[in-house]
Amino acid sequence: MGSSIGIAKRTTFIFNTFPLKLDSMQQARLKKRFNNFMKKISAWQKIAVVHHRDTDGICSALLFSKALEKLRGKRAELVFSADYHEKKAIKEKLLEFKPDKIVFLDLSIDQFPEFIRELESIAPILILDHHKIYNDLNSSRTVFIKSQMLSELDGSNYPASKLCFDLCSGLIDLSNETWIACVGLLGDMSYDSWKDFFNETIARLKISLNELKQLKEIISAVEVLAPEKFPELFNDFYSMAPAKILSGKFKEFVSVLENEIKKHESEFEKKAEFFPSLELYFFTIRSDKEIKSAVIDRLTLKHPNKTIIVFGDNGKPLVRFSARRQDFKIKMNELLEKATASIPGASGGGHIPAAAGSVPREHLEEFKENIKKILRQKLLKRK
Ligand SMILES: [Mn+2]
Repeated sequence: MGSSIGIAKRTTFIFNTFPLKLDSMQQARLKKRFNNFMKKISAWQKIAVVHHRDTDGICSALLFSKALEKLRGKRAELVFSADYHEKKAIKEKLLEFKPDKIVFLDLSIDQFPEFIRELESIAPILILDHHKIYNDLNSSRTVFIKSQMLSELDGSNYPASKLCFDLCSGLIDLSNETWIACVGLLGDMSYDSWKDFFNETIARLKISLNELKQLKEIISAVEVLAPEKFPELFNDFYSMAPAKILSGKFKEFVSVLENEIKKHESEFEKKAEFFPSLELYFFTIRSDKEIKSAVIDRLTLKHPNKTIIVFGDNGKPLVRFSARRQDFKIKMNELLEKATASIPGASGGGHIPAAAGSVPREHLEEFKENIKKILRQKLLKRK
């Protein structure tokens, strides 16, 4: 059912204005498309959920699966984590599994419209995300929703887990699962925009903000130290009460990660390159662990009004980097897009306060020079 048509019609639902600002009627239409997608999922269909390999991503998948179970008596058959650029691995898994529906959560997959067009021949697709909008992927086969299409908030303040929660709550009751949405919000540093939602959850579910933060820490720690354990982690969060998870087998990862982060934080104070007039820090972490995001999230709390770029050097030809700045004075996504545009094999993008990308090692210095040049123009020439 539903997967008999191989070619998607492109004319059914195109907003064609960028940035995608929708009026209330278009928003209602989009929500209706989501509701129809969900209602058409039957108990015998096979559902594949692909989520971003981070806290917001896994919380999105947890909420989506909870909603599915309430709607049709069964959770998603296949749930796996990925990064948006892992197209080959994603496609192979989907082709092998042969899903009746494909769901992408918290993945900036609209950077590859032709990839989604390919996957549409496998099954109808739902995409829920909040990263910058690159393309409108809505078609007769694909329902594509970004938080910023339904809200005045910047996408970075309306994480995918909360979007997932809000949309699914229009169909079923997820009031016992608000804590999962809170953990997802903490994962993407969006507490400030959703304080009322937190307070309501804390009072009603008798859980403290500190416990919610600890749950977030557990996911972050597993993400860095043992990402291959995400399926196990997913099962624990799906079936256990928060208190049980907090005293469970993943607890010890948190202190291990904390020690690692502290080590890199003190190294930052000693070794980071600092350019005061450009309000810029460069810092390189040499590690085989994916720890740079965890470290930079800590650094940016201490230096919210500086541009911080952290390179994660694991010896491979491609050097990956993260960028942070909390005051919106410089847009990190645009900064990285511009600085990588002229470099072959380099890419970058994401949110205004938080973005990431990669650059071939032989172009690393060129990339750094580009960053400095752009910041010089923005910060020095203006006055
Ligand atoms: Mn996210």
